Amino acid sequence: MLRLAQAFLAIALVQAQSPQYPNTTSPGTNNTDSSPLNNAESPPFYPSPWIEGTGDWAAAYAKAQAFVSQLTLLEKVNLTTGTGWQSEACVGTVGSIPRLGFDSLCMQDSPLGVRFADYVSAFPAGGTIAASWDRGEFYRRGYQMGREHREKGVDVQLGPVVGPLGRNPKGGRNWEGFSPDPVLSGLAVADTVRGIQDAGVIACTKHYIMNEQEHFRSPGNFEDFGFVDAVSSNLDDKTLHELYLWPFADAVRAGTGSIMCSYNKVNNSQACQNSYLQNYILKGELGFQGFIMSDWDAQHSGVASTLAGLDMTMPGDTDFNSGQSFWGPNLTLSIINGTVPQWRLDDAALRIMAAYYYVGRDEASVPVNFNSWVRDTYGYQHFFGKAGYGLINQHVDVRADHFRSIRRTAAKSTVLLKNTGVLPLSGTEKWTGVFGNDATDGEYGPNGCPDHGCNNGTLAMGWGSGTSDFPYLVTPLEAIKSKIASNGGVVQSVTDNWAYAQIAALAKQVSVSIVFVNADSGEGYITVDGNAGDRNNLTLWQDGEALIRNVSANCNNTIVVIHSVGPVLVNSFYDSDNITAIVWAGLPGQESGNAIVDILYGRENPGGKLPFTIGSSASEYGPDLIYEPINDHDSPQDNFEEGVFIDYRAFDKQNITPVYEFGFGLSYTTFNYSNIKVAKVPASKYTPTTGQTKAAPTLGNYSTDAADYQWPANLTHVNTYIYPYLNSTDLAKASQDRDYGLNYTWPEGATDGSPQARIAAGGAPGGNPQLWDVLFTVGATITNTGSRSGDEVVQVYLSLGGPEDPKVVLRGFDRLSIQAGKSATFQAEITRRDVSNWDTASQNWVITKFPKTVYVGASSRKLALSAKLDLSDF
Ligand SMILES: *[C@@H]1O[C@H](CO)[C@@H](O)[C@H](O)[C@H]1NC(C)=O
Ligand SMILES: *[C@@H]1O[C@H](CO)[C@@H](O)[C@H](O)[C@H]1NC(C)=O
Ligand SMILES: *[C@@H]1O[C@H](CO)[C@@H](O)[C@H](O)[C@H]1NC(C)=O
Ligand SMILES: *[C@@H]1O[C@H](CO)[C@@H](O)[C@H](O)[C@H]1NC(C)=O
Ligand SMILES: *[C@@H]1O[C@H](CO)[C@@H](O)[C@H](O)[C@H]1NC(C)=O
Ligand SMILES: *[C@@H]1O[C@H](CO)[C@@H](O)[C@H](O)[C@H]1NC(C)=O
Ligand SMILES: *[C@@H]1O[C@H](CO)[C@@H](O)[C@H](O)[C@H]1NC(C)=O
Ligand SMILES: *[C@@H]1O[C@H](CO)[C@@H](O)[C@H](O)[C@H]1NC(C)=O
Ligand SMILES: *[C@@H]1O[C@H](CO)[C@@H](O)[C@H](O)[C@H]1NC(C)=O
Ligand SMILES: CC(=O)N[C@H]1CO[C@H](CO)[C@@H](O)[C@@H]1O
Repeated sequence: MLRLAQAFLAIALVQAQSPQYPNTTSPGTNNTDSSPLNNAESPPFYPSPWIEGTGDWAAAYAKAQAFVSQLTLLEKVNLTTGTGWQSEACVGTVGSIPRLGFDSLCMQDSPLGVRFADYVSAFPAGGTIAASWDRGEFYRRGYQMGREHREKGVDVQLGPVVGPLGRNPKGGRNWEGFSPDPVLSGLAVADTVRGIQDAGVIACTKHYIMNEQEHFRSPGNFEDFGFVDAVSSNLDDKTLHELYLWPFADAVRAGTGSIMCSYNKVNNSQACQNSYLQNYILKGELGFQGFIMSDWDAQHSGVASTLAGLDMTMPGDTDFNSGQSFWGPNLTLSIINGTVPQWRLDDAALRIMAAYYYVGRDEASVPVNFNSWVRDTYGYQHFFGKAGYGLINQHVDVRADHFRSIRRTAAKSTVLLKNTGVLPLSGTEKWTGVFGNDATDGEYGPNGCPDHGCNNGTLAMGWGSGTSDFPYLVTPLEAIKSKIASNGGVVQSVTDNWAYAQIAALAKQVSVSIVFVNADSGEGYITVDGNAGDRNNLTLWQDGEALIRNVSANCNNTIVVIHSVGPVLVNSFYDSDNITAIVWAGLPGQESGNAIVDILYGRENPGGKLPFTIGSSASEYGPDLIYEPINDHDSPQDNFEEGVFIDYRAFDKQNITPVYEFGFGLSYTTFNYSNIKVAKVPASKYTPTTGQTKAAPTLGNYSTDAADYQWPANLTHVNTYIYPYLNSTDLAKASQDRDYGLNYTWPEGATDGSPQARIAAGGAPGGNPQLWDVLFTVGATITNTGSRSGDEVVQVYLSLGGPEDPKVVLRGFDRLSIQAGKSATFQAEITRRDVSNWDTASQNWVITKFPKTVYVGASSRKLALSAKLDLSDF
């Protein structure tokens, strides 16, 4: 901890003026000392902007002010500080306000359902639903997840995810998020946030930011390496804005009530005490009105994180179950000893309560009726402290009929990569062979490994905290069996991938073979088959390639179905004549088998498209993850030298032809594109936001007498539980911090509550509202030229034209359902943000002088239609 405090001080000594961020994108090599980003520093920015009720937050802000005005200092501290790991029913809980009958807020994973609970649904993962490219599905899934959380008593759902974005496909948690493309991720996160919050639950968009790998994400001991400080993702200002921040801006604009700061460092400053990213970028430029919550134990300082904009610490203790907190008593102390101004604590409380009212929690609240740590009906309310024995699990079934849309969405998210004409199957095949342990149940059942930390049986979600328990898992084998048996066919399977003789014997006889293979990944605290969260490679697991080879050597009609967390290498089999079809089914959730049967047998016509690129080697994707510390115990320097060139942008730049490009997917019908129409929409000139904020409000007063904050005599203290009280009137003693009162110089301006200059690129949640001015509409005619009705995901790309710009960037899409022989009109809007680049000098978005072209097409490389954009008046 001392090391971190010193690191913070070193940064704090830099004068806080206009922020200077690394603005180089000069191409480096790999993560070497010679990189211009190596040891990059994050500039300070203070004070932390206070909530103003901008955008549509005015009513929620007013209610929050009324509520917080009634609170005592201790009550405000309670609202911001978690009560400790496993102290209450949820994965995170803050203190309550009994005087006002206000229950503790409950934070619960995950981005794909309610974690650690029974009678809940297991939805398709984020990275899978992204492949539907269907905004209606994004919203519906968000809403249904929100409903389930709400009915279990959850206040904050810890999702959706847009960090990691997916810089490198091996990143362990990429599948929790949507896509390495910022626009697809941005639209998906916005619709998901709206869905969750319309259900009356606060969404927590995470992890802010640059949490692109699991190895070394937090300081601590790592495998054989001993202590290694947290990895530092080093990047420049332009890459931040044009790539990684983009979907967070969309989440803020959609009103996300909460954002979780991440474990890693960014430019060598811990994310949860990074004043530049939290104060300047998120609360300043993006005008975020909700609250920043720490990832679990991602807070590494008290006062420093408070001044740098953190609003809630989770789960509240310095280390799990330490019974100590950087906040709690320390936050109380830092206010009464004058180190932290009252307005900063008031602002944190206001932001939390504004989010609460913004989503209507005051009208949607249900008491928590489950307990994360055990499934028994009776047990300890305070699991770790072994206190409060009673009814803890009411086993409330919150699933409604969500299984229907889970099945449909999983089918809509399935991508057909190859089809020589064998699909759809008729279901009357004489003899069907099913192969692979990915086709069937794992021996421990679908929830048999803690947090799904194993790869046994069919893969329908990754591992780690981003999971929920399956109520059931329909396997591909049972769904296929039921389909074929009901048609009077023959179906047999070999689900031992290494039973070579049996595989060959069956494959030789069948009319069609369906081979199921997979690749898994997850969160770094669990290692599966040697993969510490991040994947070690992009190849199939469980000897999947050998399995495919062994089947296809004996069967000229072999269909491959891939369940994977992201791209996998298909080089060894995709172009074999005996492989007649390839289907990517992602991580489909509980209805996996039914959804794949719907696709294979043509009940649904596939319309999903790849939300990432499938290349032919891991190196094509750009810099590798860092798997070993570089200099002893120091922060590994992860230099994002490739800038904005990840996924398809990297392939385009290096002129590498991928096996299956971003946006690619086949259908059982065909589509034709014609008749592009671009219309200019009148818009006013872009004006930078100017002026000043009001002064920071303070709500109520507090006494500086330590006697007023002592433990109440009648309170039963649960072991290791975090409370806001002091256990001594001697402040240094109460803090238990050996550095208490050391004469630190806190950053200049950090406590200044006077009116502050507004940020030019800011002005409303998401950024300057004029960034969303529509400058063009783009239309095209899409005709279904085949004989089946089907869906086509029509994509809009732009070439921004400059020497540093990617060849094309996605800017919009729509999924159209079109009857056979009929045409539909595609319509998209191009906003000012869409045609702009981030300008580091003016710290704003600008439309460059370079000629810009709009494309409408079926994938990132099938750009059938194009037109020049006339930007002369903007
Ligand atoms: C990365 O660095 C190594 C060692 O300096 C060098 O051999 C290699 O070519 C570099 N890779 C790239 C992509 O520049
Ligand atoms: C703070 O929260 C704890 C836990 O819910 C509660 O016991 C305590 O009474 C609260 N303190 C105040 C001052 O409201
Ligand atoms: C206060 O914070 C320090 C670290 O800054 C920690 O060592 C100490 O245990 C905390 N005090 C309490 C009472 O939790
Ligand atoms: C890649 O990782 C998987 C999972 O650990 C493993 O099964 C496979 O053998 C590895 N592939 C290679 C080529 O090492
Ligand atoms: C394709 O399958 C046939 C059996 O139908 C087999 O004879 C042939 O060797 C296979 N070809 C390949 C390339 O595996
Ligand atoms: C597989 O081989 C059989 C026998 O030669 C042939 O009748 C059939 O059409 C082939 N199937 C495919 C999909 O090529
Ligand atoms: C504890 O004492 C305080 C102050 O006397 C009182 O307001 C509160 O109701 C008491 N709480 C309990 C649980 O008895
Ligand atoms: C005030 O309290 C905080 C939290 O315990 C502590 O870190 C800081 O050193 C204290 N400052 C002074 C001036 O006593
Ligand atoms: C970054 O841009 C700013 C503003 O244009 C300039 O003052 C600064 O020198 C640049 N820094 C680097 C490292 O190029
Ligand atoms: C058959 C199979 O793959 N079993 C695996 C189930 O998961 C455990 C834990 O990862 C592995 O040890 C088994 O090999």
